[in-house]
Amino acid sequence: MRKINKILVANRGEIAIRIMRTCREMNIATVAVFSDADRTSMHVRYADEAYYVGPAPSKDSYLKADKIIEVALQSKADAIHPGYGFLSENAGFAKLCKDNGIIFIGPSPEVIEKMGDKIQARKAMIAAGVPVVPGTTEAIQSEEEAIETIRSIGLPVMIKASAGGGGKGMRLVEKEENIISGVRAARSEALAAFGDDAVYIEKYVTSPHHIEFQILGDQHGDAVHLFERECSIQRRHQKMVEETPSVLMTEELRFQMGKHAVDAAKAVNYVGAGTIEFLVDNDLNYYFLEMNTRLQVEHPITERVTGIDLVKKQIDVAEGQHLNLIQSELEQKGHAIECRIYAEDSDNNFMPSPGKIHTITQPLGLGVRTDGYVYEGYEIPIHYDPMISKLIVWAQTREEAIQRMRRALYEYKITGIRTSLKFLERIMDTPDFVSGNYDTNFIEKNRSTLMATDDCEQECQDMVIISTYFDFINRKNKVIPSKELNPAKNRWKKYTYQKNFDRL
Ligand code: MV4
Repeated sequence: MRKINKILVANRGEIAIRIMRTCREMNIATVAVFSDADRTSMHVRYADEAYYVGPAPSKDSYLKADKIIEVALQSKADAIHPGYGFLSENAGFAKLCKDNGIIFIGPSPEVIEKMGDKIQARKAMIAAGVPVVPGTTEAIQSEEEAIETIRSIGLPVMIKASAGGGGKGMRLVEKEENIISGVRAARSEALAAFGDDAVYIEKYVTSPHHIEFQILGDQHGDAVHLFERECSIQRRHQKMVEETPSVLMTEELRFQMGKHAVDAAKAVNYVGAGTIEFLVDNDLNYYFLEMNTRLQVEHPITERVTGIDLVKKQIDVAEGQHLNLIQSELEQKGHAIECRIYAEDSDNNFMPSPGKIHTITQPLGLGVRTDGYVYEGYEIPIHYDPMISKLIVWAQTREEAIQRMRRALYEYKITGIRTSLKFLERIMDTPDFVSGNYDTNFIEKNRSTLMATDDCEQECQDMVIISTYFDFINRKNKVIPSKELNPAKNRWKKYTYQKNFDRL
């Protein structure tokens, strides 16, 4: 047991603020790190202290492991929370924390490394009795071996990079004559992206659902699952909408998959919050796909239906506390949906749309949560993820949750940049979404209706832009320029802020 009194959050944007909010509730002091592009970012203002770590490109700042460790030591942080992305699934960084006496809020370097290697992960899951997609358990050694193996598995297959994940270094092969070119393409993509050309082969699952289970493990060998999240609404491996419970799920299937998710966690002595991703086919066969050893973007829907603060649990178990959760006592109450709001132009091939936020009106009211970080006058940097906010709604039933999401999307107004808000409204209006009859082909299948922008919608949008622009002009003299909001008089710029942090 080691009490955590101060946490360095090695991230930016909405997730950095999300983590610091829980820290504040736990009387834990927070340390922010920021790049040149983030001097005026909200996470810097929210934190008790903030330190500059380098130029705008991630590789020169948020990925600088040595620099971040140096700041943690200097600020006397007990622990580092990596958030998602950046250093969150970097085994070397987790090890570096450990070697410097800093608690890494996440699983051990060994587990991160093992699960990052998809061939090793498959082997570990087979050993734990968790169903995996039929395929190879070793890296493919030659093109001849690939042909032979694929003949025995049967086409179509997926050729996947062992160092990959999330869709990178992946090739679908449907015809025998495309095997060799598929292997070569997957290998060269993997080598370029990960410096490792090991590939393996899986049977292709047609029109699958992407359903993941949230798991939590502690240092005493205990692990539970917090049910599923249906994440099939994706575009180019970018999730757009997630919901829980999944419409596809039966009590029996949930019980079986949940049990396998816990088996997976226990097999690797998992500590912290993690996700077991499954592919589920239309006959409800399910297969382990990947394990994510981090807190995920979509974690709030699980928090909403279970009532559990996942970041608090991460911190508790990182200190060595018991999970204090009993599987049979956990329940999913009601229905939660998350929409991701991206700074991109959905009607123009999803082009990124960085720039200055002129006005923003966020939805509020019963059952609504927004996790974001942008404010009026803020300029979204081009260097990072285009996701600017997550809108999470809860209601007692799925139908009410969809209506509430429609209402919240209607209230959400952002001007100055293009966003995915209108596209999300159209998803909520799509019959296949409303009926729950959708899989990973949803966006492709409904492309024509999702893309259609009728004149009325355009006129309404123009109206909003015109009225909010006048409002902006009206108020802009009262708006304090952001550079004056962040002067040296801010307490963390002058000295290290110390408080009596008695843990609750
Ligand atoms: C698959 C698959 C079908 N069969 N593997 C995409 C991301 C990466 N994590 C794995 N992915 C897939 N692996 C087999 N054997 C289909 C996908 C896939 C997918 C998976 C989840 C959500 C959306 C997807 C979109 C296209 C392909």
